Amino acid sequence: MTNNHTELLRRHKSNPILTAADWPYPVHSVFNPGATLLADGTTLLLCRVEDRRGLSHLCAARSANGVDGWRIDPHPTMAADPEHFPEEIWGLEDPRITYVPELSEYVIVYTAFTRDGPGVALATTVDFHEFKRHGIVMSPEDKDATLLPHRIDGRWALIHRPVSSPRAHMWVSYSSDLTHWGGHKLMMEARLGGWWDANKVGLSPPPIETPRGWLVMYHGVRQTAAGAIYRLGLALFNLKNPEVCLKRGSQWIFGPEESYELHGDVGNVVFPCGYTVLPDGDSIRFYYGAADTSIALATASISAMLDWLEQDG
Ligand code: BMA
Repeated sequence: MTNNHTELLRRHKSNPILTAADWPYPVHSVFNPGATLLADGTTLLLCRVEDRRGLSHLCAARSANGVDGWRIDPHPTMAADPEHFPEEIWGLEDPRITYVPELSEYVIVYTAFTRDGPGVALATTVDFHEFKRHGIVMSPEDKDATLLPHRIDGRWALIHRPVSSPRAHMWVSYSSDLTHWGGHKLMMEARLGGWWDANKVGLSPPPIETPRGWLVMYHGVRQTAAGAIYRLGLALFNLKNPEVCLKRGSQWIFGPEESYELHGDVGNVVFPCGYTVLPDGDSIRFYYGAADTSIALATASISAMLDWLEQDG
């Protein structure tokens, strides 16, 4: 057992890097952004923005250096359209972005807040200005989903987190056309008892493809007498069979500590939905929602996370 979790992810000194006060139109809170690097090197965050009705939409923020100088779209970039997509009646949340070379498109998998709870919806875009919706791909209650960036043995793979109350585990499902999904496999179970990741786990940002396997950062939800604590852990999965877990860390690596993570609409939450990898191929920036209120940044090294898993997994 090691106790070096404080070194694996380092908070940026200007955290939180984006708050509601930065928005060009009135909003309540901004959090849980998907992230990607555009072809010209611009960092794009697709932020979850909650308005004062309590409903969320998605809004793009772009920055040349990924830290500051954000250019935020003057209007909601992707707003709910319940007239045409009734499953979006209560908004869009928690997008994960995957660039898919085969399609030359970005695939955005997000939570559509339906009348019956959260479901998984999929949309595609080339420019983050226009979006093609493909509708619900996993019926409620299901969330924390992302698409892997390429087919595996001819099939697309979608990681998601259905709820079988009170427990919730990560699953992977397969499709040949991004529309019809099957071959459902349990990927990773929540632990039991007193563990930090007992009863409820979910994918956080999209998996990181490494020569050793898919490196997955996931959240564990610890229920306490004072409410839930959202912390992050690591696991490694087989590249050809993503339902096969090769390693799973025993300890969490990152949890709420700073005031902007401890206090907010939902205190004690760190919730990354995206990352960008720097040109060295190893340095990684996680963009995370802090206390369901603001957006923060933490940096890490992919090889250091893999090495940690070798020891702790
Ligand atoms: C999860 C998701 C996240 C949220 C977190 C903490 O279930 O709904 O959007 O950040 O709860 O409230």
